[in-house]
Amino acid sequence: MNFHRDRGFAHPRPSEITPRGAYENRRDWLRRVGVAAAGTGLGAWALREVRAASVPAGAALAGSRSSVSGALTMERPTSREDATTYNNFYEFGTDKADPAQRARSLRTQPWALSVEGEVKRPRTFDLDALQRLAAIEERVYRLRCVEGWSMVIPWLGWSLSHLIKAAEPTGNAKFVQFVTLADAAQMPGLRSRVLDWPYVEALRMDEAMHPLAMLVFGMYGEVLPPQNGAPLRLAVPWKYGFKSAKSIVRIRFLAQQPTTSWEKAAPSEYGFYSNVNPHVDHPRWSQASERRIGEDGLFAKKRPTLMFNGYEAQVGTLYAGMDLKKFF
Ligand SMILES: Nc1nc2c(c(=O)[nH]1)N[C@H]1C(S)=C(S)[C@@H](COP(=O)(O)O)O[C@H]1N2
Ligand SMILES: [Mo]
Repeated sequence: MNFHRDRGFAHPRPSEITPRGAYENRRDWLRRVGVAAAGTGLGAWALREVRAASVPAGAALAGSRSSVSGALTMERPTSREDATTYNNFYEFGTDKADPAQRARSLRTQPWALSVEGEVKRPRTFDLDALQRLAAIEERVYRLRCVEGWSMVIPWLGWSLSHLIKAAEPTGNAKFVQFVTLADAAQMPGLRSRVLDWPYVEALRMDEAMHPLAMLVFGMYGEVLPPQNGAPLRLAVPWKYGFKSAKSIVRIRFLAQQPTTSWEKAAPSEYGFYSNVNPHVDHPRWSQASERRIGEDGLFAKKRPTLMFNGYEAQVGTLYAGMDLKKFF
């Protein structure tokens, strides 16, 4: 494990245990979601949460314990207020304040997730069936946006690998694609041609299987707010935020590397990999440092951006031998 103690306040200190207290605890969440769950199909989730809470973070992931628990950050989470009012969700507009305003009416029930392509078990999940696949865990991850700001968010969900294993990919499956809902009736941002809708993202199979890659259903002890990608989104903490697609309706297993929405929009600016890397600048700005949301006072210092967003010990081997400037 890597404790960058010598570099002062600007560095995270990964720890085996994620402290809570800076935000509401599990019991608050259980009381509210657990009670509200009656009749909405969320009961199973609440039950599993109790089980997950009684084992150390990461223990639910047989064989991958060290790669998850060693990565959880002890940095203080960004305030829930900031994390739910400063958002990128272009389907609802390009202003940071747009999603919180305009995503309110997003219908997340019922929701269907189609799992398809190069799999032996193509299937459509409703939310309840999907959440039953594994025990919900809380994990505090850093989130680094390609624009140069960052947050620390306590997510609720489980490793994407659980879903991948359930789908039983064929030997041809080399990439996993994530497709966001594109419903013009609910998403006013679709009128803009800023991106080619639907929003599509993708990971290489080994990246998607990495235990840190998380399928998320909640944050701050509650179900995901619409503006943060309800009812399910990705959290891929070692990559720039845009890789973590929101409000996913389709997961496709592919033999060939697909083009993502951001690659299509600006191929010289946004690569397929988009791993957080302080040594590979965006063509229009440096990626060496970042502004932590909530620390933007007059005397706030920028923080140095960390290789793979601080998760190098866990994910570095995925890219062994690759030229990270070429495969940016
Ligand atoms: N469908 C969709 N997913 C998306 C985006 C988007 O515009 N549409 N924006 C991405 C970007 S750029 C970031 S930084 C994160 C922001 O997640 P947050 O609002 O929960 O912090 O979501 C990502 N996922
Ligand atoms: Mo972003």
